[in-house]
Amino acid sequence: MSDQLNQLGVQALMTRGYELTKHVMLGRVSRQDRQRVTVLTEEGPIRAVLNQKNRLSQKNENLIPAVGDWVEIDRTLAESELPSIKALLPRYSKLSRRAAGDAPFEQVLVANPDLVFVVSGLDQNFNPNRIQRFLSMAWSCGLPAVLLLSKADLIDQLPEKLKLLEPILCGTPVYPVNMHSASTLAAPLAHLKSGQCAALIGSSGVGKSTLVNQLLGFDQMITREVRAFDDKGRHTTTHRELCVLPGSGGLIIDTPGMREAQIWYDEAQLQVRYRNLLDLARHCKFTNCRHLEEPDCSVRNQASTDVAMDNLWRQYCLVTHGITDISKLPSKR
Ligand SMILES: Nc1nc2c(ncn2[C@@H]2O[C@H](COP(=O)(O)OP(=O)(O)O)[C@@H](O)[C@H]2O)c(=O)[nH]1
Ligand SMILES: [Mg+2]
Ligand SMILES: [Zn+2]
Repeated sequence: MSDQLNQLGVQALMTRGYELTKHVMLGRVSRQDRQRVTVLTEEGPIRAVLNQKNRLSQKNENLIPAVGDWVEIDRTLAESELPSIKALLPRYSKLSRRAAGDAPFEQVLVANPDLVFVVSGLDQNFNPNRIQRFLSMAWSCGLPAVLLLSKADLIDQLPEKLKLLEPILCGTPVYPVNMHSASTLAAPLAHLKSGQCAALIGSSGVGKSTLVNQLLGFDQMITREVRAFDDKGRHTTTHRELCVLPGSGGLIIDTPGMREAQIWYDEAQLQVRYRNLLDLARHCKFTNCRHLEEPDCSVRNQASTDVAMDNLWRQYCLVTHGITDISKLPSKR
């Protein structure tokens, strides 16, 4: 297997039974604009067009290649003289949001992420409720989150701000950083293992693209100065893009700023991430136990002595019961 495919994280596909063959060109989507995608392959980046099936299914987001997807490329040239996507491989994870339409539907933002970096500024952007919503967006898709608090170099009330976050983190690692300083980024980046992929989410202007450029060592993404009283509707980053970090640094996906986290609830992915909790839940007194105030709740009993379970329990309650205010959860037993 080639170094390039390894760097793109092909191991995750192979542990799920995918077999590489010589005749198939495999790649990972780094960018998608309308009918075209950029795919990173062993032979470098390739522009490809969607096939007929993808095009016909414009309404079904699950059939359109998203950034992070693994695809097989058909090298016989199409009319447009670009190779086309032959197959979209099954996703092993996804970060989605709830998109508003006639009926709410799933919009896949990033395919096959292993981790979500929630980015929030410590400057005037700082808002614990919004941070909690972004964290919930990751958890409800069954994904672990790491919180980066940018612009630590610009503020001086750090301990007070960290204290405000304590009740909402539910075990999430948190790092005050300066996106312009590599030394402050080493610790959070250690969460991203070689071949793994992290999605960046957060409001506009918090430093997501600056982070990507800093890690790449050159300016791949456009960044923009934020004027204090004029940050309405300006998104410097307008597309999602997967970037391969140098060395064995993993993959990172930049996304346009989101005004608000729209939460998509992914039952199947929750079953995987919260399996330990759900196993315990089978021993609760009531079969329909919500693990809130019910007596003889195995989940809460375990959580009272086990910090990891306590954190999982808080995350799980927030996303499954739609509790938006974490202080509404029953207190520790
Ligand atoms: N001082 C300082 N400025 C930052 C930091 N992170 C981002 N910036 C600046 O904030 C502005 C917006 O950053 P950008 O990466 O475009 O934000 P994005 O919208 O989240 O991608 C740019 O002018 C960056 O230089 C930081 O940690 N410290
Ligand atoms: Mg940006
Ligand atoms: Zn229970």
